[in-house]
Amino acid sequence: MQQLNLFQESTPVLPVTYYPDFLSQELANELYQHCLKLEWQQNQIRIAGKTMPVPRLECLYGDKGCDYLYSNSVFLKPLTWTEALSNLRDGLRPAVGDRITALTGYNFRIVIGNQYRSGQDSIGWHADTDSSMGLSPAIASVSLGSVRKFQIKPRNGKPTDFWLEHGSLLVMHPGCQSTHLHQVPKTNKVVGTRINLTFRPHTGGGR
Ligand SMILES: O=C(O)CCC(=O)C(=O)O
Repeated sequence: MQQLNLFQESTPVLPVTYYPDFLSQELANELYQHCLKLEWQQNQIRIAGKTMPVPRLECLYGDKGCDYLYSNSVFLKPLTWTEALSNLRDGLRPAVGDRITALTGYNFRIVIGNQYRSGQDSIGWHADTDSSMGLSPAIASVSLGSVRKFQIKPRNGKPTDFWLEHGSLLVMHPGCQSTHLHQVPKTNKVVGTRINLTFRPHTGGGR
């Protein structure tokens, strides 16, 4: 499998690994159709005393009790794993290729879905530092549908752009959330729907 590894223990260029062809096109298409039917919500976020709609749709699937709070205002309760999402995580169908746990060696207990309906949907510069994921989380991010620009930069540094392709996997390694910020900016170009699935650890809930 093609792999762009910018993560070196001694001198990390960027603490990420990108697999452009993680899923075959057939599997990626199948998974995209499945994900369109997930239970998407339009949540509200509170920023600087103002409540506004999150500029994308969201959903959370995961282990029982793994509630997720981000930006101190958006609270998500996990729905039960669908078979397709747990297969993607666990490698229950090894005949169709690598799966996230086997490939990365990291364990994940929740998956947050983001649906970008158009170029006006986005996620601004941030790091995923929510305490429920533990101190130094690895995050594995699968992209489906339209290609969007993903940017990552050292805090106070210059961004690097990735064009996250249909069926690709981007792994942000432990430490990345402490040293780097990332975003998917808005675009005025006409783009179709994009779905992103971020697999994350979680310190709470039952097993
Ligand atoms: O959509 C993406 O590729 C990134 C999503 C993201 O940054 C997040 O869920 O924290």
